[in-house]
Amino acid sequence: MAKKKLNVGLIGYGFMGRTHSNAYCKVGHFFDVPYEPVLRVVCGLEEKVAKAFAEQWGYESYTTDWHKVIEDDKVDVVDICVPNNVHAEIAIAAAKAGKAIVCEKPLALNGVQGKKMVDAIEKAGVANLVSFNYRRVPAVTLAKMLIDEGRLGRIFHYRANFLQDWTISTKVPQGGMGTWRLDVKAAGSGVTGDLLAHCIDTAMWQNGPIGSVCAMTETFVKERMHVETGKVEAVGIDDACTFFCRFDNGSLGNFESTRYARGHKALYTFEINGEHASIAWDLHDLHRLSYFDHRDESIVRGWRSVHVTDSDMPYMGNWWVPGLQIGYEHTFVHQAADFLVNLAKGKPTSPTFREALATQYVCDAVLASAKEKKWKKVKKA
Ligand code: SOE
Repeated sequence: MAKKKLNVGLIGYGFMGRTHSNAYCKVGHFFDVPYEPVLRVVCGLEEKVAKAFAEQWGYESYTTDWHKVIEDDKVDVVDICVPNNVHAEIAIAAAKAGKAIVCEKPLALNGVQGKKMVDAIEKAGVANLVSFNYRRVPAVTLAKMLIDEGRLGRIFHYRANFLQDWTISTKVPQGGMGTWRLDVKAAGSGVTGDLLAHCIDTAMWQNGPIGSVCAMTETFVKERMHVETGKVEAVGIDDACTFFCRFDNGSLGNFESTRYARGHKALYTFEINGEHASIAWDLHDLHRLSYFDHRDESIVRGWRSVHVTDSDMPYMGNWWVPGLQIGYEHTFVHQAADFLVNLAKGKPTSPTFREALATQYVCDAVLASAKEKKWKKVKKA
Protein backbone atom coordinates (compact mmCIF):
# COMPACT_ATOMS: atom_id res chain seq x y z
CA MET A 1 0.00 0.00 0.00
CA ALA A 2 1.32 3.47 -0.87
CA LYS A 3 2.37 5.38 2.20
CA LYS A 4 1.22 8.87 2.99
CA LYS A 5 3.73 11.37 1.67
CA LEU A 6 5.38 13.79 4.08
CA ASN A 7 6.90 16.82 2.41
CA VAL A 8 10.14 18.04 3.91
CA GLY A 9 11.41 21.62 3.65
CA LEU A 10 15.09 21.70 4.60
CA ILE A 11 16.61 25.03 5.61
CA GLY A 12 20.41 24.89 5.54
CA TYR A 13 22.55 22.88 3.15
CA GLY A 14 25.73 22.43 5.20
CA PHE A 15 27.06 19.40 7.06
CA MET A 16 23.82 18.93 9.02
CA GLY A 17 21.64 19.47 5.95
CA ARG A 18 23.44 16.46 4.45
CA THR A 19 23.00 14.24 7.50
CA HIS A 20 19.27 15.00 7.66
CA SER A 21 18.73 14.59 3.89
CA ASN A 22 20.55 11.27 3.97
CA ALA A 23 18.28 10.14 6.82
CA TYR A 24 15.08 11.01 4.93
CA CYS A 25 16.38 9.13 1.88
CA LYS A 26 17.25 5.98 3.83
CA VAL A 27 14.70 5.71 6.61
CA GLY A 28 11.94 4.04 4.58
CA HIS A 29 14.32 1.39 3.25
CA PHE A 30 15.29 0.17 6.71
CA PHE A 31 12.44 1.05 9.07
CA ASP A 32 8.74 0.41 8.83
CA VAL A 33 7.72 4.05 8.96
CA PRO A 34 4.18 5.27 8.30
CA TYR A 35 5.22 8.06 5.91
CA GLU A 36 7.26 8.40 2.77
CA PRO A 37 9.45 11.48 3.21
CA VAL A 38 9.45 13.61 0.06
CA LEU A 39 12.31 16.08 -0.39
CA ARG A 40 10.16 19.02 -1.41
CA VAL A 41 12.44 22.05 -1.11
CA VAL A 42 15.90 22.98 0.13
CA CYS A 43 16.79 26.51 1.16
CA GLY A 44 20.21 28.10 1.48
CA LEU A 45 21.86 31.48 1.09
CA GLU A 46 23.67 30.89 -2.20
CA GLU A 47 21.48 30.02 -5.16
CA LYS A 48 24.16 28.05 -6.98
CA VAL A 49 24.87 25.90 -3.94
CA ALA A 50 21.17 25.40 -3.20
CA LYS A 51 20.56 24.29 -6.79
CA ALA A 52 23.50 21.88 -6.72
CA PHE A 53 22.36 20.50 -3.36
CA ALA A 54 18.81 20.01 -4.68
CA GLU A 55 20.16 18.11 -7.70
CA GLN A 56 22.52 15.97 -5.66
CA TRP A 57 19.98 14.93 -3.04
CA GLY A 58 16.83 14.90 -5.18
CA TYR A 59 15.00 17.91 -3.75
CA GLU A 60 12.13 18.93 -6.05
CA SER A 61 13.01 22.62 -5.78
CA TYR A 62 15.30 25.12 -4.09
CA THR A 63 15.09 28.66 -2.78
CA THR A 64 17.27 31.26 -1.09
CA ASP A 65 14.43 32.63 1.05
CA TRP A 66 13.42 30.53 4.06
CA HIS A 67 10.04 32.30 4.28
CA LYS A 68 9.09 30.54 1.03
CA VAL A 69 9.59 27.17 2.72
CA ILE A 70 7.23 28.14 5.52
CA GLU A 71 4.69 29.66 3.12
CA ASP A 72 4.62 26.50 1.01
CA ASP A 73 1.32 24.79 1.90
CA LYS A 74 2.64 21.45 0.76
CA VAL A 75 5.55 21.45 3.25
CA ASP A 76 4.65 19.32 6.29
CA VAL A 77 7.97 19.31 8.15
CA VAL A 78 10.39 22.22 8.41
CA ASP A 79 13.89 20.95 9.14
CA ILE A 80 16.21 23.65 10.51
CA CYS A 81 19.92 23.09 9.84
CA VAL A 82 21.18 26.68 9.87
CA PRO A 83 23.48 28.44 12.37
CA ASN A 84 22.10 28.78 15.89
CA ASN A 85 21.23 32.49 15.66
CA VAL A 86 18.53 31.79 13.06
CA HIS A 87 16.86 28.82 14.77
CA ALA A 88 14.39 30.89 16.79
CA GLU A 89 13.01 33.09 14.02
CA ILE A 90 12.46 30.15 11.68
CA ALA A 91 11.06 27.80 14.32
CA ILE A 92 8.58 30.37 15.62
CA ALA A 93 7.38 31.18 12.08
CA ALA A 94 7.13 27.47 11.23
CA ALA A 95 5.12 26.82 14.40
CA LYS A 96 2.70 29.63 13.56
CA ALA A 97 2.25 28.06 10.12
CA GLY A 98 1.39 24.73 11.78
CA LYS A 99 4.41 22.81 10.49
CA ALA A 100 6.09 19.96 12.31
CA ILE A 101 9.63 21.04 13.18
CA VAL A 102 13.00 19.33 13.42
CA CYS A 103 15.74 21.64 14.66
CA GLU A 104 19.48 21.13 14.91
CA LYS A 105 21.16 21.46 18.31
CA PRO A 106 21.61 23.50 20.39
CA LEU A 107 18.02 24.74 20.53
CA ALA A 108 18.90 28.45 20.61
CA LEU A 109 21.50 31.08 21.43
CA ASN A 110 20.41 31.04 25.07
CA GLY A 111 17.60 30.05 27.40
CA VAL A 112 15.58 33.26 26.98
CA GLN A 113 15.37 32.69 23.25
CA GLY A 114 14.80 28.96 23.73
CA LYS A 115 11.84 29.64 26.05
CA LYS A 116 10.17 31.79 23.37
CA MET A 117 10.56 28.92 20.92
CA VAL A 118 9.08 26.41 23.37
CA ASP A 119 6.13 28.74 24.05
CA ALA A 120 5.49 29.15 20.32
CA ILE A 121 5.61 25.46 19.43
CA GLU A 122 3.58 24.38 22.45
CA LYS A 123 0.94 27.05 21.71
CA ALA A 124 0.74 25.84 18.11
CA GLY A 125 0.72 22.20 19.25
CA VAL A 126 3.06 21.12 16.47
CA ALA A 127 5.33 18.06 16.54
CA ASN A 128 8.89 19.02 17.41
CA LEU A 129 12.29 17.44 17.86
CA VAL A 130 15.80 18.74 18.52
CA SER A 131 18.55 16.76 16.85
CA PHE A 132 20.77 15.49 19.64
CA ASN A 133 21.75 12.54 17.51
CA TYR A 134 24.16 10.70 19.82
CA ARG A 135 21.31 9.39 21.97
CA ARG A 136 20.54 7.14 19.05
CA VAL A 137 23.88 5.41 18.75
CA PRO A 138 22.73 1.85 19.61
CA ALA A 139 25.37 1.48 22.36
CA VAL A 140 24.30 4.79 23.95
CA THR A 141 20.64 3.74 23.85
CA LEU A 142 21.67 0.41 25.39
CA ALA A 143 23.45 2.28 28.21
CA LYS A 144 20.20 4.12 28.94
CA MET A 145 18.31 0.80 29.00
CA LEU A 146 20.78 -0.74 31.46
CA ILE A 147 20.46 2.28 33.77
CA ASP A 148 16.66 2.23 33.56
CA GLU A 149 16.64 -1.48 34.40
CA GLY A 150 18.48 -0.57 37.61
CA ARG A 151 21.57 -2.68 36.78
CA LEU A 152 23.94 0.03 37.99
CA GLY A 153 22.03 0.62 41.22
CA ARG A 154 22.50 4.01 42.80
CA ILE A 155 24.59 6.23 40.53
CA PHE A 156 27.55 8.06 42.08
CA HIS A 157 29.45 9.55 39.15
CA TYR A 158 28.78 10.74 35.60
CA ARG A 159 31.84 11.78 33.60
CA ALA A 160 31.84 13.02 30.00
CA ASN A 161 34.34 14.56 27.59
CA PHE A 162 34.04 15.92 24.07
CA LEU A 163 37.47 16.70 22.69
CA GLN A 164 38.47 18.15 19.31
CA ASP A 165 41.51 19.95 17.88
CA TRP A 166 40.38 21.79 14.75
CA THR A 167 40.68 25.43 15.92
CA ILE A 168 44.20 25.44 17.35
CA SER A 169 45.65 27.39 14.41
CA THR A 170 45.25 31.15 14.79
CA LYS A 171 44.68 31.24 11.04
CA VAL A 172 41.26 29.57 11.29
CA PRO A 173 38.82 32.45 10.74
CA GLN A 174 35.52 33.14 12.47
CA GLY A 175 32.15 33.62 10.74
CA GLY A 176 31.06 32.47 7.30
CA MET A 177 29.86 29.10 6.08
CA GLY A 178 32.30 26.61 7.58
CA THR A 179 33.45 28.58 10.61
CA TRP A 180 30.30 30.24 11.98
CA ARG A 181 30.77 28.03 15.08
CA LEU A 182 33.62 30.34 16.08
CA ASP A 183 31.52 33.51 15.78
CA VAL A 184 29.66 34.19 19.01
CA LYS A 185 26.94 36.16 17.20
CA ALA A 186 26.06 33.11 15.10
CA ALA A 187 26.78 30.35 17.60
CA GLY A 188 25.86 31.90 20.98
CA SER A 189 28.77 30.12 22.63
CA GLY A 190 31.71 27.89 21.73
CA VAL A 191 32.24 24.35 22.92
CA THR A 192 29.55 24.73 25.58
CA GLY A 193 26.65 24.94 23.14
CA ASP A 194 28.27 23.01 20.33
CA LEU A 195 29.79 20.01 22.10
CA LEU A 196 28.92 19.97 25.80
CA ALA A 197 25.25 20.35 24.86
CA HIS A 198 25.49 16.83 23.37
CA CYS A 199 27.04 15.48 26.58
CA ILE A 200 24.49 17.28 28.76
CA ASP A 201 21.55 16.03 26.70
CA THR A 202 22.74 12.42 26.92
CA ALA A 203 23.64 12.76 30.60
CA MET A 204 20.25 14.15 31.67
CA TRP A 205 18.45 11.56 29.56
CA GLN A 206 20.38 8.77 31.27
CA ASN A 207 20.85 10.18 34.77
CA GLY A 208 18.14 12.82 35.29
CA PRO A 209 18.24 16.60 35.76
CA ILE A 210 21.32 18.62 36.68
CA GLY A 211 20.65 20.97 39.60
CA SER A 212 23.78 23.12 39.95
CA VAL A 213 27.07 23.69 38.15
CA CYS A 214 30.52 25.16 38.70
CA ALA A 215 32.48 25.93 35.54
CA MET A 216 35.56 27.46 34.01
CA THR A 217 36.05 28.47 30.39
CA GLU A 218 38.96 29.78 28.36
CA THR A 219 39.37 31.47 25.00
CA PHE A 220 42.88 30.56 23.90
CA VAL A 221 42.88 32.52 20.65
CA LYS A 222 41.56 35.98 21.44
CA GLU A 223 41.32 37.44 17.92
CA ARG A 224 40.52 35.94 14.54
CA MET A 225 39.84 37.26 11.09
CA HIS A 226 36.10 37.52 10.44
CA VAL A 227 35.09 36.06 7.09
CA GLU A 228 32.25 38.55 6.57
CA THR A 229 34.02 41.80 7.53
CA GLY A 230 37.53 40.77 6.47
CA LYS A 231 38.77 42.37 9.72
CA VAL A 232 40.55 40.83 12.69
CA GLU A 233 37.94 40.82 15.47
CA ALA A 234 37.77 39.76 19.11
CA VAL A 235 36.71 36.13 19.64
CA GLY A 236 33.65 35.84 21.89
CA ILE A 237 33.30 32.08 22.18
CA ASP A 238 34.64 29.67 24.78
CA ASP A 239 37.37 27.49 23.23
CA ALA A 240 37.37 25.14 26.22
CA CYS A 241 35.00 24.52 29.10
CA THR A 242 35.20 22.28 32.14
CA PHE A 243 32.46 21.98 34.70
CA PHE A 244 31.42 20.04 37.75
CA CYS A 245 27.79 19.53 38.61
CA ARG A 246 25.36 17.93 41.00
CA PHE A 247 22.54 15.88 39.54
CA ASP A 248 19.17 15.96 41.31
CA ASN A 249 19.61 12.23 42.13
CA GLY A 250 22.65 13.07 44.28
CA SER A 251 25.33 11.93 41.82
CA LEU A 252 28.30 14.08 40.87
CA GLY A 253 29.11 15.11 37.30
CA ASN A 254 32.39 16.04 35.67
CA PHE A 255 32.37 17.38 32.09
CA GLU A 256 35.11 18.65 29.81
CA SER A 257 35.13 19.96 26.27
CA THR A 258 37.76 21.65 24.17
CA ARG A 259 38.78 22.26 20.57
CA TYR A 260 42.45 22.33 21.69
CA ALA A 261 43.11 18.66 22.49
CA ARG A 262 45.71 17.96 19.82
CA GLY A 263 45.16 14.51 18.35
CA HIS A 264 41.47 14.25 19.16
CA LYS A 265 38.97 14.86 16.37
CA ALA A 266 35.64 14.00 17.99
CA LEU A 267 36.45 12.08 21.14
CA TYR A 268 33.10 11.96 22.89
CA THR A 269 33.31 9.62 25.87
CA PHE A 270 31.27 9.01 28.98
CA GLU A 271 31.61 6.80 32.04
CA ILE A 272 28.97 6.18 34.64
CA ASN A 273 29.78 4.57 37.99
CA GLY A 274 27.01 2.98 40.02
CA GLU A 275 26.79 0.99 43.21
CA HIS A 276 26.76 -2.38 41.39
CA ALA A 277 28.10 -1.66 37.94
CA SER A 278 29.79 0.86 35.67
CA ILE A 279 29.46 1.60 31.98
CA ALA A 280 31.71 3.45 29.58
CA TRP A 281 31.42 4.48 25.93
CA ASP A 282 33.64 6.11 23.31
CA LEU A 283 32.43 7.64 20.03
CA HIS A 284 35.62 6.54 18.25
CA ASP A 285 34.59 2.94 18.92
CA LEU A 286 30.88 3.59 18.88
CA HIS A 287 29.66 -0.01 18.69
CA ARG A 288 31.26 -1.08 21.92
CA LEU A 289 29.76 -0.58 25.35
CA SER A 290 32.09 -1.32 28.23
CA TYR A 291 30.34 -2.82 31.22
CA PHE A 292 31.67 -3.88 34.60
CA ASP A 293 29.43 -5.70 37.07
CA HIS A 294 30.70 -6.20 40.60
CA ARG A 295 28.12 -8.96 41.13
CA ASP A 296 29.98 -11.25 38.69
CA GLU A 297 31.85 -14.19 40.20
CA SER A 298 35.21 -12.76 41.28
CA ILE A 299 37.38 -15.14 39.25
CA VAL A 300 35.84 -13.92 35.97
CA ARG A 301 34.95 -10.38 37.06
CA GLY A 302 36.23 -7.62 34.79
CA TRP A 303 35.30 -5.05 32.18
CA ARG A 304 33.31 -6.61 29.34
CA SER A 305 33.31 -5.07 25.90
CA VAL A 306 29.83 -5.62 24.50
CA HIS A 307 29.75 -5.45 20.71
CA VAL A 308 26.36 -3.85 20.18
CA THR A 309 25.41 -5.40 16.84
CA ASP A 310 23.03 -8.26 17.61
CA SER A 311 19.50 -7.88 16.32
CA ASP A 312 18.06 -7.60 19.84
CA MET A 313 20.17 -4.49 20.48
CA PRO A 314 18.50 -1.07 20.01
CA TYR A 315 17.87 -0.30 16.33
CA MET A 316 20.23 -3.06 15.13
CA GLY A 317 17.52 -5.49 14.02
CA ASN A 318 16.78 -3.05 11.18
CA TRP A 319 20.29 -3.17 9.75
CA TRP A 320 22.62 -5.97 8.71
CA VAL A 321 23.41 -9.29 10.38
CA PRO A 322 24.99 -9.61 13.85
CA GLY A 323 28.63 -8.52 13.96
CA LEU A 324 28.32 -5.99 11.13
CA GLN A 325 28.45 -2.36 12.09
CA ILE A 326 26.74 0.90 11.34
CA GLY A 327 28.06 4.43 11.97
CA TYR A 328 27.50 8.10 12.64
CA GLU A 329 25.00 8.78 9.85
CA HIS A 330 22.69 6.04 11.08
CA THR A 331 21.95 7.98 14.28
CA PHE A 332 20.07 10.47 12.10
CA VAL A 333 18.19 7.65 10.37
CA HIS A 334 17.11 6.35 13.80
CA GLN A 335 16.03 9.83 14.76
CA ALA A 336 13.96 10.18 11.57
CA ALA A 337 12.41 6.73 12.13
CA ASP A 338 11.36 7.54 15.71
CA PHE A 339 10.04 10.94 14.64
CA LEU A 340 7.91 9.55 11.79
CA VAL A 341 6.47 6.72 13.88
CA ASN A 342 5.56 9.07 16.73
CA LEU A 343 4.22 11.72 14.36
CA ALA A 344 1.65 9.26 13.00
CA LYS A 345 0.59 8.37 16.55
CA GLY A 346 0.49 12.00 17.68
CA LYS A 347 3.18 11.21 20.27
CA PRO A 348 6.20 13.41 21.12
CA THR A 349 9.70 12.38 20.13
CA SER A 350 12.47 12.99 22.61
CA PRO A 351 14.31 15.31 22.90
CA THR A 352 11.49 17.78 22.36
CA PHE A 353 12.07 21.53 22.32
CA ARG A 354 11.19 21.60 26.01
CA GLU A 355 13.75 18.91 26.83
CA ALA A 356 16.33 20.77 24.74
CA LEU A 357 15.47 23.91 26.72
CA ALA A 358 16.54 22.07 29.87
CA THR A 359 19.93 21.46 28.21
CA GLN A 360 20.06 25.11 27.17
CA TYR A 361 19.48 26.17 30.77
CA VAL A 362 22.42 24.01 31.89
CA CYS A 363 24.61 25.65 29.21
CA ASP A 364 23.46 29.11 30.39
CA ALA A 365 24.30 28.22 34.00
CA VAL A 366 27.72 26.85 32.96
CA LEU A 367 28.61 30.06 31.09
CA ALA A 368 27.31 32.25 33.93
CA SER A 369 29.26 30.22 36.48
CA ALA A 370 32.49 30.58 34.50
CA LYS A 371 31.94 34.32 34.17
CA GLU A 372 31.00 34.94 37.79
CA LYS A 373 33.42 32.31 39.18
CA LYS A 374 30.77 30.74 41.40
CA TRP A 375 28.33 27.82 41.60
CA LYS A 376 25.05 28.46 39.77
CA LYS A 377 21.65 26.81 40.12
CA VAL A 378 20.12 25.53 36.90
CA LYS A 379 16.71 26.84 35.92
CA LYS A 380 14.07 24.15 35.40
CA ALA A 381 12.51 23.93 31.95
C1 SOE B 1 31.67 20.64 15.59
O1 SOE B 1 32.86 20.36 15.02
C2 SOE B 1 30.70 19.46 15.40
O2 SOE B 1 30.48 19.29 14.03
C3 SOE B 1 29.40 19.72 16.12
O3 SOE B 1 28.74 20.87 15.62
C4 SOE B 1 28.52 18.51 16.05
O4 SOE B 1 27.33 18.70 16.77
C5 SOE B 1 29.29 17.31 16.61
O5 SOE B 1 28.49 16.17 16.51
C6 SOE B 1 30.57 17.09 15.89
O6 SOE B 1 31.31 18.29 15.93
